[in-house]
Amino acid sequence: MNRYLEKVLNETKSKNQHEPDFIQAVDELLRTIEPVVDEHPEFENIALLERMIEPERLITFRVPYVNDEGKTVVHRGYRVQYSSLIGPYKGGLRFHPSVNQSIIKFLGFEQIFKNALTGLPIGGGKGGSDFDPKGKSDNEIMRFCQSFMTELQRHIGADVDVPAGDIGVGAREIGYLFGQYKRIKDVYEGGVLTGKGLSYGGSLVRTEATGYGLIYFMTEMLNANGQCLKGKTVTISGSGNVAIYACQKAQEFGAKVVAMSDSNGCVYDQNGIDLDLMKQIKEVERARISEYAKRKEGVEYIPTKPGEDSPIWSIKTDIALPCATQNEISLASAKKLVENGVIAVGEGANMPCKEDATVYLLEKKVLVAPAKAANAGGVAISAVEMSQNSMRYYMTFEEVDQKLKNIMTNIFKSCQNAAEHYNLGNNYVAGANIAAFTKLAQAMKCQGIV
Ligand code: NDP
Ligand code: 2IT
Repeated sequence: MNRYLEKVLNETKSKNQHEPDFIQAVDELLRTIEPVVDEHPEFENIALLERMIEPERLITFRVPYVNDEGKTVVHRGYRVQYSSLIGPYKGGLRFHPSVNQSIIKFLGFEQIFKNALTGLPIGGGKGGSDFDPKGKSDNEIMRFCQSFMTELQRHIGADVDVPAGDIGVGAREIGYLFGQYKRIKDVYEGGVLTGKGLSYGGSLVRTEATGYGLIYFMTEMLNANGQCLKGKTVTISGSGNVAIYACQKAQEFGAKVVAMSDSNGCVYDQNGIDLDLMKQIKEVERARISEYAKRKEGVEYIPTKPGEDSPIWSIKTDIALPCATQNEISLASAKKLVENGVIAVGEGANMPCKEDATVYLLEKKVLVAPAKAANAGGVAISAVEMSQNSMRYYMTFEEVDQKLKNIMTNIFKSCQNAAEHYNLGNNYVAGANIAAFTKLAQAMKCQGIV
């Protein structure tokens, strides 16, 4: 590794020893941008990498709320305002018991590069809380969101920082957050949050955008390598927002989705997932995926063993789409996928493959669609929602969907061109990092030492 890169990586490790996910995200990026850094010895003198890695600001705050039993519960809230280099801080909020500073920082760091790839004027940020929405009543969710926003409101704004959803934060939560923001600020600032409901400023296609975008990117990648999606078998981990709409578009494009999962287990449906039933169980009833196997004949339910990867990666498939969470594919799971003949992996989740799993998949000539590029459709349509709010205007479903297709095609081309330029073949993981980094480095050089 180039000496400057090695120095920065070592410093990052020693300064952030208790943040393994964050170190992993930085390590992955630094390892792939070496050819660009080699060409620019001037980066070291202006501490370009150090400034990209250190967040502009990290906020943590107390979030107390009263649960239905009348007990007061205290959670920790976070917002990392990572980079405002090319636009207002932009990125989702995650409510999940595993949320900590390491996870928020890894997500915020990745978001800077993802947002740069969209070609739209958005910086990078991320936030959330260790609150677990599972099993909570609507009223508890509302009180928690109101308490969270009571603090967050002083840090955000349509031209400052624009949060959206992520794990555990969907349309219901964004509605409660927006209501509380408006009440405190006494202003109708539509563009302060994205992923809003369609009745009060949301954009058509935002709900579907991440999943659809993943399939648009996958289609481009397969076509560029003499393959297509039609007739392929697909497995999709997760059964939340990203997974459901990836399934919908994959089915529309003629693929057969045979398995989906949640954190407790997976369902294997060799006749193809019945998406209406899945949506009923997951979006309407907010129930466990095991219900799917109870309600449909011939479906196998395989529980996840504690401490192990989901059993979904042992199912034979042509294409695997991890759409649940970080590090869900270990080296062992990557080996099982390869043994079973996988040709492509598309990352709907953020950092779903462990580093050694990605290296192994690439070595075995599996096509990997990296998260920063492949799941950028969500935040891209968030940016399109922001522009509609600024214009006080709504675009049609077809207009937004066409924009999403164009954006995903352009992102794929950027990854492909960067990989080709540095003789990296079809290593789109490196291509995505290089394309995003090159753009950000140029902007950073122009703006002086800030
Ligand atoms: P949802 O909350 O809608 O769904 C999350 C799904 O992943 C659920 O099925 C959940 O299962 C599963 N899951 C979550 N955490 C874990 C875990 N620790 N172990 C196993 N399974 C888990 O979230 P999204 O669909 O919005 O997000 C999924 C992924 O996509 C995340 O990595 C997110 O960062 C990423 N992403 C999301 C975007 C968006 O627009 N929403 C945009 C780009 C990326 P269970 O119900 O059992 O917890
Ligand atoms: O990881 C992501 O890109 C998101 N959760 C979406 C962020 C956004 O601002 O729409």
